[in-house]
Amino acid sequence: RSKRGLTVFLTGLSGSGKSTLAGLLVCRLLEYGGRRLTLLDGDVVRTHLSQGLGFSRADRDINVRRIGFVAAQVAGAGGTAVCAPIAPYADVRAQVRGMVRAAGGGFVLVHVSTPLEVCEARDRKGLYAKARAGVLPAFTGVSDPYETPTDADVTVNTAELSAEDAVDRIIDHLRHAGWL
Ligand code: GGZ
Repeated sequence: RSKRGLTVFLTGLSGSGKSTLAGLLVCRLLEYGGRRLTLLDGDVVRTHLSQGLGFSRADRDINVRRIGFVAAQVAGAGGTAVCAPIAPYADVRAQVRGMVRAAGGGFVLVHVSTPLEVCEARDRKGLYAKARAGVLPAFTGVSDPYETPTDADVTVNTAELSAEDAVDRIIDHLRHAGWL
């Protein structure tokens, strides 16, 4: 079982901590050895795999399905893919779970549940201010939906947990579920 490939898919609002947790998770998984690792971060994917796509529902769906396709390839080949897009729509997240499983991989959905108020108060990139000012349209959580997962395997809130503790929770889940 532990030889099967794996996708760890982090979903959450902008500024929720997905990229930080994904990066730390990859470092921790490297310490375990085992499967080869690929990090598919939202930002990097959008500058390469999904260059030119915007933030309409259709474009977000294409973006998240592309991430799912690559993750399924990686997991199907026995590797681990760690993905960290917002992925605001439940049905596309479910499609990705199906794609990865169909390729023979395991799928673990991590909801980075940091509340909107906290993400907005951090506003590391000033995007929430722009969204509130109407300069950035269709901004997730402000003027565009985020469908809270009801099927998360792990939920971590970085308003209550340090990044290290949040990654510990994810690692604990992976260990207990037999992936490590
Ligand atoms: C949400 C947006 C938007 C809009 C630009 N809505 O915090 P960031 O800046 O660095 O990460 C966000 C990123 C979201 O891209 P994803 O590929 O993860 O989204 S999705 O899964 O929905 O396809 C944010 C920035 O892009 N950004 N405009 N309108 N986030």
